[in-house]
Amino acid sequence: MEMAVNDVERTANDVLAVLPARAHDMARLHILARHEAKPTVTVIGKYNHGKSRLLNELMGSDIFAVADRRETVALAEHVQQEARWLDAPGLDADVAQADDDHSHRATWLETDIRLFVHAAKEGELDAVERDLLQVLRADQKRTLRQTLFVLTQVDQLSDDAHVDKVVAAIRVQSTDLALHLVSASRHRQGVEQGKQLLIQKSGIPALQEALRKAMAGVPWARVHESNLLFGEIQDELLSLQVTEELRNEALCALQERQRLEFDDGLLAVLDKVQDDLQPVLDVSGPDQALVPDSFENMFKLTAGKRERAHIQIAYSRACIAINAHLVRHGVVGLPQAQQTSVRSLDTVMVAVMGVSVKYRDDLRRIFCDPEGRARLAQDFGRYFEWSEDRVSLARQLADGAARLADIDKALAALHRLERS
Ligand SMILES: Nc1nc2c(ncn2[C@@H]2O[C@H](COP(=O)(O)OP(=O)(O)OP(=O)(O)O)[C@@H](O)[C@H]2O)c(=O)[nH]1
Ligand SMILES: [Mg+2]
Repeated sequence: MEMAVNDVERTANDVLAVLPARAHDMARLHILARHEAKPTVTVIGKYNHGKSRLLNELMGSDIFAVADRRETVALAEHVQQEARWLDAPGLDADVAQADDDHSHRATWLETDIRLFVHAAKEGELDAVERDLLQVLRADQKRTLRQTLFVLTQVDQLSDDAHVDKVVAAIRVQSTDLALHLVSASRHRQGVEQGKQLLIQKSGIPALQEALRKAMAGVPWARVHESNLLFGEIQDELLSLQVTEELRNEALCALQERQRLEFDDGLLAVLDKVQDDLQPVLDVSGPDQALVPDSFENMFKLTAGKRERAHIQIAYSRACIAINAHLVRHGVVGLPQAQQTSVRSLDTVMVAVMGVSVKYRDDLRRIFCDPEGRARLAQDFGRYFEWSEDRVSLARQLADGAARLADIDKALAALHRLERS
């Protein structure tokens, strides 16, 4: 089942959102998922080494442009006989980036079989060629995509001894390569003049035979490569998933433990506050604090004033004890949205408690009645969740959950592509 272009893009995006480094592998998987029937054969090599002409001889027709200068600058494709032939620009560091992108595409994305072309007259391989061959060999081990080494333009060398010398030098540089010696011009001459011996001597028929063998292995190689890439990407996603899940579980546990510690600690502080208030609350006889000052004794120290001062001090103590608990747990200020222009009022204590109390009943109502205590626990708990650390912890958890959702999406996308 073929996937629509949009589906293909979405699949890639879902996976790449999590594994950006897999861009190349995803592109390759999409090409494999196209189920191209014929093997794709591409040429690789430096410019002017005879790549285009080699393909023409192998195909038996002059499809690709040949010239004695840098000629091929874009990918050209031709389907003929049992293959899809791709002609690519030569690789050279000093040329336009676009040309190299084309050769890269041919060498890495589109190809099933690579013909590595090197002109005999150039002698040894240069550093660029050697490095590339090494990478290609490693890729062959991994993906089973084959590279055939073609030493071309052998007719340009003076004699067989010279050819042997070049071959020996290259073997030293690249020992385990199957070397194919060819001459495109001898082949052309042989074909045009009907000279079988010349055709045989050109090395083209032998290379065609090697290519046929390589092509026979392509269906299997493609299955292998698909499985390999799917497997690797899936493993990477699953391992990320496990890591992320563990991280989130740990954060969740931390979140819960912190909350428990805050709540338990607050209850203990409130118990202590209640105990400490008892001597102030337990009065025998009439509560002097309730006796209002008259106009005459407004500026005198009355029993009522003294009692109310006691109550305020007890209240302050209670507030200080609670505030210490808040500070210990990182509740040090109001959330931004609740801040006012009056700094001294911008505290959680003021927000929850109000400013002051005067009477014993206020103390009882706030600190001793079950509803009062429950309200304190609830209000302070809310401010606890609004504190910087808690907000950041909650954000980390939300980020983790979003990442896990992304990983799920990536896995689903990958399986969609695998089934297509
Ligand atoms: N004598 C001889 N000349 C060859 C042979 N193969 C290619 N040439 C010549 O080498 C030159 C370059 O050949 P191309 O096939 O255009 O080389 P290319 O590698 O495709 O070059 P770019 O497209 O520029 O990367 C041309 O003049 C070809 O005629 C060969 O086997 N023998
Ligand atoms: Mg060319």
